[in-house]
Amino acid sequence: MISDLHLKDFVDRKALEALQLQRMKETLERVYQNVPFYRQAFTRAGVKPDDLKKLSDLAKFPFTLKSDLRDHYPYGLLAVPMKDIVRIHASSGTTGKPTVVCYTRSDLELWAETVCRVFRMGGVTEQDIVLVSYGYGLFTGGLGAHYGAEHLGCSVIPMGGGATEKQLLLIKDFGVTVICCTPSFFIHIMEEAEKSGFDLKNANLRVGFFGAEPWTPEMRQRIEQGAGIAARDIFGLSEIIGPGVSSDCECCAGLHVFEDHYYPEIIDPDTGEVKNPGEEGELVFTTISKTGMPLIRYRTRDISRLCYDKCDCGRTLVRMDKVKRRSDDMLIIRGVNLFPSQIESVLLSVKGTEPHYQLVVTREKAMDDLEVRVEVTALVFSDEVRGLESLRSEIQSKIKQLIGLSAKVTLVEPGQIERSTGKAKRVLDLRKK
Ligand code: DLL
Repeated sequence: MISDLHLKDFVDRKALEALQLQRMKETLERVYQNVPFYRQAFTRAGVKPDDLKKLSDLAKFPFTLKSDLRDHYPYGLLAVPMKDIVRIHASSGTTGKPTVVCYTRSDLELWAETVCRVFRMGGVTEQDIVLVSYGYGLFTGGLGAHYGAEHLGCSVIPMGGGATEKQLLLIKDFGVTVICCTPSFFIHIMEEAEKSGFDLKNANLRVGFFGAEPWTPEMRQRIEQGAGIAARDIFGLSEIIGPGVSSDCECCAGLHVFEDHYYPEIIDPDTGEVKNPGEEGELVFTTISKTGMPLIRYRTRDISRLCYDKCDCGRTLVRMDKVKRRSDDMLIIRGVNLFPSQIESVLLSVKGTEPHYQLVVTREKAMDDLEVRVEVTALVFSDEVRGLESLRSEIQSKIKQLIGLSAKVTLVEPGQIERSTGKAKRVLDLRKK
């Protein structure tokens, strides 16, 4: 029953842990019996499914890496015969072949259930009109949000990404109350709305579920103030299921993980050791209910923390920190470690900037250079040169002060930085590898 679904978010932790243990045992057994890759990996690590007596015993089991999915491309990690697979998605990597993920009918049901819980957490009901502006297709965003909203009984508009004018028309004419898209695309929608003289604050839009890419608290503030809506974070990855592994509740104090299906751990990315609650490290997930392609201890590369304290909303589900960075999106520039989200925080903390920026990294004679290109508001841009110059040096000195890096800052006119309709590309690394 949909009306009871959200009760799962408030379940007593003892009961939850008992359920997790039972599901984890079943999953380990299933992959050991049915997936040669796991049987071999467990044997190499000297473990058998029976060695799991308590949840923390999971640490004895080996990790699964993205490269393992690539090495067993496309169907090598299936735990069921192909006839039981009813859906295939894939995420495109930066290089080479896509990462393939396969779902049984029951996997699709549990996916719809968890995304439905995301919407419930965000106060969405069957009265809502939901615009799905994540891409449909191999990417999991569109169909993931779609089935979750449909499961809840909302009126779902399967728009997909792009065609910003059409998005605005739908928001206006169809009385859209909920939108789902990447935060960078929503910023673009906001901008186009403004250009066309349409004040989103006058629309029925109430809440947005933004994810698929990192976005900072400063970005949340810009969205909430600019569009007059609540901006909720939705996290997920295709290997685990797609969107809906975790999401914000009304407190926006960390994302509740649907840990009755996706069991999280935080590890030290260098040693693989499990870290204590509250410590930062790499997120690792084990799917404990999936049947098609269950993954054991999948290393996400996303950096976060887990907090088991009870949330003010009353939900008992563990919370993970908003993912601001991945261990593999770190840039090293003249020996300084830098994550794009750090630059985003600086840029958006300064008045007069727009949330459109790009980092361009070049190398000349073994010297790395970072150029931060950021758009400024039309008003600032039309200002006399002195205003622009002081904004430029303010940004430059904040970057130097907070990150310790001298960067060249270029202020550009509104509309100069390429807009994304899906995941934004923030970094242009032109250094020869
Ligand atoms: O991006 C699934 C998704 C779709 C999530 C729509 C949320 C909304 P992938 O294409 O496999 O799947 O990319 C997964 O994107 O490991 C993170 O690095 C990043 N990511 C996803 N959601 C968030 C978020 C989808 N809310 C990868 N905040 C993940 C920060 C996110 N990063």
